[in-house]
Amino acid sequence: MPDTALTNASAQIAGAAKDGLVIKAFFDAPTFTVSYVVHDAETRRAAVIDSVLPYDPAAGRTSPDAANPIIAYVGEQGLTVDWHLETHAHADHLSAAPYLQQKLGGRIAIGAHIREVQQTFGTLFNAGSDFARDGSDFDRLWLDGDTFAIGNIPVTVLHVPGHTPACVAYVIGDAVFVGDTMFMPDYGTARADFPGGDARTLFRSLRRLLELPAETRLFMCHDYLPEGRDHYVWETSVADQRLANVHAHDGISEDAFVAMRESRDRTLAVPRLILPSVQVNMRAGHLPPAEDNGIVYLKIPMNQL
Ligand SMILES: N[C@@H](CCC(=O)N[C@@H](CS)C(=O)NCC(=O)O)C(=O)O
Ligand SMILES: [Fe+2]
Repeated sequence: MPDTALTNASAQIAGAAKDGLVIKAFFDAPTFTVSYVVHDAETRRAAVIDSVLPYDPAAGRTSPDAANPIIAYVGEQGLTVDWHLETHAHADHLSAAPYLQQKLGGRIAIGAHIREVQQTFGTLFNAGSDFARDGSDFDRLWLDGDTFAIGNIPVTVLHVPGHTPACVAYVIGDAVFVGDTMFMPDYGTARADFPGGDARTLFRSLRRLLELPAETRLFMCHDYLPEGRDHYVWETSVADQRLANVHAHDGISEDAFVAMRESRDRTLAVPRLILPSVQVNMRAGHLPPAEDNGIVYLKIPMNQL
């Protein structure tokens, strides 16, 4: 079957104006996450991608420290935020999308397969009937191949499952925000052992992205600073990944990748903030409702992960 969504994304990249799209990265060192503000220089319409709300699990306290610089930048640049785009329900940090939405406006969007993630984690956390598992906590759910625009910049959404079932990549103008599929070439790829994750599916998703034109700019969601490098980086290209990605360069077979990924995943610790992150991010970044004393609580399911 022809991959119409990918063909459309490739055509979009090939035809993209080179000067309209402005990309600003914000790096959150505690979680190694890169958030982005992208905007159209002409209309000054903008989207925020994968924002972070810092969380101190010992105190049970959130902080806007990582989100406030985004608000300041949006103000300085005179931008109108139309979208808060999530590449997936993150397992390592809380999303700041609701906080930013309250301050800046805009709609919160994620891949439509978030419903599967909500089912899984709704069950794990024994969430009450207040928790809708139909994606309605989000303002928009993307299907593979969906298109929209940020000002005059065209966007194509690609469903790239494997790290999680609902992962999407955003092809914005000539740039791709790959989420947790691949990381920088010297670090490799995302883990595939979260609930609903799958190494074979991940390989297919990331190789699909590498079918985009060679010069396509790729922006990572994390940089974990591998040994041998002393500074964080988050931009690479399809050509660089195909040549040099340590887990998935051209010539590495699907079976070899799956064997490598599954054995590596057995060695990885559970992310420090997975339990707070998923029970908040499954609700589009909203905290669970307060109890009758007005206090919000997070749950810790015992001996489940
Ligand atoms: N040490 C980090 C690990 C976070 C983590 O597992 N990150 C995921 C993406 S959400 C991943 O793919 N990591 C790949 C790796 O650690 O090699 C933490 O505790 O938060
Ligand atoms: Fe992730």
